[in-house]
Amino acid sequence: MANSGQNPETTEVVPPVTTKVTRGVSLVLGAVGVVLALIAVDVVLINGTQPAQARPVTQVVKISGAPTVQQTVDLTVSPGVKPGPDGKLHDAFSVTNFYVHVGQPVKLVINNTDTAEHSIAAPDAGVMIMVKPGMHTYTLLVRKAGRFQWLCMMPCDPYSMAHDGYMRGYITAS
Ligand SMILES: [Cu+2]
Repeated sequence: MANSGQNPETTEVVPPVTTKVTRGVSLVLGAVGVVLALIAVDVVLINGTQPAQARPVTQVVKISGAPTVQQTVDLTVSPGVKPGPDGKLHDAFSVTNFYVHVGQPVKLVINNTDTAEHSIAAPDAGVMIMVKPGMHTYTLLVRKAGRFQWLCMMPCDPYSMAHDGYMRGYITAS
């Protein structure tokens, strides 16, 4: 009776154990499922954060795409060097657009191959640089933000003095 009594108990116990094991397996599988789901969520989050991560890259591209501020600018000033629409060669600066930070000096290393003086004059920006013949270093310093037109105020090539890219251009201070 005791055996028969135990047997039913054993018999009764076994199915629940099997069930428990099955439940345990299903719990493990469930946990794996949750982990996989979490990984999937992570992947989704990673995918979701990629556009956010791309934003700074876009900003960097924007910054590098925008005119960079120059620390030192090497340029030449030459008489009768740049063709104009009239088919003639005109006086010109090799660089006519300058980019600076407000209050931060930019070094201009200018080789004026002409025998005459030229200038970079932008009264609105407080800039007045006399460019002597020969190789000289000047400091371009702008104390307020803006886009200022400059021109050579020394009487030289009339066409050049009146046209951007010759004896005229812009100083952009940011
Ligand atoms: Cu000039």
